[in-house]
Amino acid sequence: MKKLLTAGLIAAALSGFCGCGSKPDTINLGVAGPLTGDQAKMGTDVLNGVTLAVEEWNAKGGVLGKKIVIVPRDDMAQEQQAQSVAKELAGEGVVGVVGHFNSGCTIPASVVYHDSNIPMITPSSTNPYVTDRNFANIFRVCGRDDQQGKVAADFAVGTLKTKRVAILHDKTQYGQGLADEFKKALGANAEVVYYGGFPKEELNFKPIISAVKETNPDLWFFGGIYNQAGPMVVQAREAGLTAVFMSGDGVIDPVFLKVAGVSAEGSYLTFSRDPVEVPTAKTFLDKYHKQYGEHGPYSIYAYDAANIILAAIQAAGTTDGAKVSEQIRKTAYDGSIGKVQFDAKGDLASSYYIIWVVKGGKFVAYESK
Ligand code: ABU
Repeated sequence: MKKLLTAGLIAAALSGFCGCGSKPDTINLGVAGPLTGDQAKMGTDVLNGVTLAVEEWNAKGGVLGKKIVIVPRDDMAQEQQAQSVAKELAGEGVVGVVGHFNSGCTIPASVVYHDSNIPMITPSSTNPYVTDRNFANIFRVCGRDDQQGKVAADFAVGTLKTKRVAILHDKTQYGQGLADEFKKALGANAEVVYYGGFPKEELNFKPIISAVKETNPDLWFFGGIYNQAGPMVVQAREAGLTAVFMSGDGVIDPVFLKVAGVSAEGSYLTFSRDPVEVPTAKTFLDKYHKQYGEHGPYSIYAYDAANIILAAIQAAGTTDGAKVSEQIRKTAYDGSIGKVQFDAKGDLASSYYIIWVVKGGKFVAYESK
């Protein structure tokens, strides 16, 4: 039933039902991400997380005595669409935005939010450039690709003793950016025997896998998202590419496991710690599972991001974007995923990545023996 409600909320949003400019007794909170298309699962995970947070605030009377209305927008994981929906959200008078999901969407959309003085917190966009511009109103509650690229490279070289690496990417700011950070962190410690990209819509990887196989790597790294990683790993194993597969946070989703099946076994991924292991996450997870089923990798980050914006509005006593952003920056927020505090750029003051491995059809935190 609740899943149907979510689908209804998305449908309503896409038909323009939600968000017709805020009324005197309500405030609008924007949520932006891919709600349709190949990455709709991630966008829905984010929307569900924000919905839980807003329901809790509204049950307690809202914020500054006003009911919070979610204004969801579908950026379709497309850069131009992201800019369009950012302008729409600004036009709706949103007091903050949780989103976008993709770095390639967050980067152009955040220019609009910056110009409109709207606080934005992305739950998931890891490209360094999101915060390297030092926009006062732009934050993230996830790590950065220069951090996870280094963790991946250190593991590939230090633990797996990798010598020959093939690097593939989806030509997006996230995928290519992460691939490049991984390559940079490898330095002279491994030979990059293949480097190449393809469009993020591509699903036939046979030609590129054939080229990769010829270079005889002992590890191949993919910078991109689960919707391509699943079929890619299947096609690679079918083609006899036996090298270890490694990727980043964009692939750590149950859909990857489902599509790749046994071909995913032994894959290594970088992501933060499992919320299931975090005591403060339990209340959120219980509620989420009851309402929506299994949580996505970024659901809890979206929940915390919404709470941080709303708590900052409450503490600042205003919805003025500059004052709310200032409040967010000085906040030490006890989030469900842990303490959240931002540095001068809008990055987490402390974040870390760990290695995950696919074992028995599940993502398992890697433990050295
Ligand atoms: N960080 C994983 C996927 C989202 C993005 O940064 O594009």
